Amino acid sequence: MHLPILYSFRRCPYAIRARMALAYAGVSYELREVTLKNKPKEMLDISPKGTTPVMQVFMEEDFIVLEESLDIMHWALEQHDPLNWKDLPEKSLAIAQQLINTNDREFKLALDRYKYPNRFPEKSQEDYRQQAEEFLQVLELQLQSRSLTGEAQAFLIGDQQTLADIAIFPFVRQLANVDIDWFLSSCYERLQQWLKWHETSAMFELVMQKFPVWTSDQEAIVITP
Ligand SMILES: N[C@@H](CCC(=O)N[C@@H](CS)C(=O)NCC(=O)O)C(=O)O
Repeated sequence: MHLPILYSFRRCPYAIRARMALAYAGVSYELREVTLKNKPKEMLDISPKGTTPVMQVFMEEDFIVLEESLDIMHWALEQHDPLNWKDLPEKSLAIAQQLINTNDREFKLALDRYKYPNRFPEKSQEDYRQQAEEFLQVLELQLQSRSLTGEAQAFLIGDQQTLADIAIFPFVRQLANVDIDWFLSSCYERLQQWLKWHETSAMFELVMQKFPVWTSDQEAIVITP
């Protein structure tokens, strides 16, 4: 049977979190690197909305298409969940869900405006950063409360990295990189440590490997975590 196919864009934060979940779950897949300016027909045929990531999973004689990064992450965990991320206490999972929702809605909106203030001239870049900071404050408090239990490195909901961390980290990374000097001199010290931990992790290094843009005549690139 054909390996699952992931249409991915290397720098896309949604695609990054999907690739991280696949790496965590140890799922092998065929990676098709795309450019957003010229999306391949094969991807648009199965997912006309045209966002990355898209995953095509083959069944006996059929296939399913996962066209939301969170669906790909949950599917990956269904395949294999070595650290039992799915079995965290219900309260932690509810907090994770809430954090991911805020990340994907309010924070992402503010992040886009902070990143491209020229496209949103209604307010200043600093105003947009302040909007985004509301979420940074939530994350910082979450990390502070967890580090009180004495762990060397704090994570958002568990004693180790979980789905919540990898779902949110690529977006915080984007925000930090808009003005890294500001971020590193900001008061979000736990968040700085958390970001650094993730950026220097083997998992992140693995999923950020560079590959040429996919064309249908090239040999398949298979990712085996
Ligand atoms: N809700 C989607 C959002 C994915 C998304 O918006 N990806 C961006 C790239 S980071 C995209 O493909 N945008 C379409 C485009 O730029 O043409 C998900 O979670 O997978």
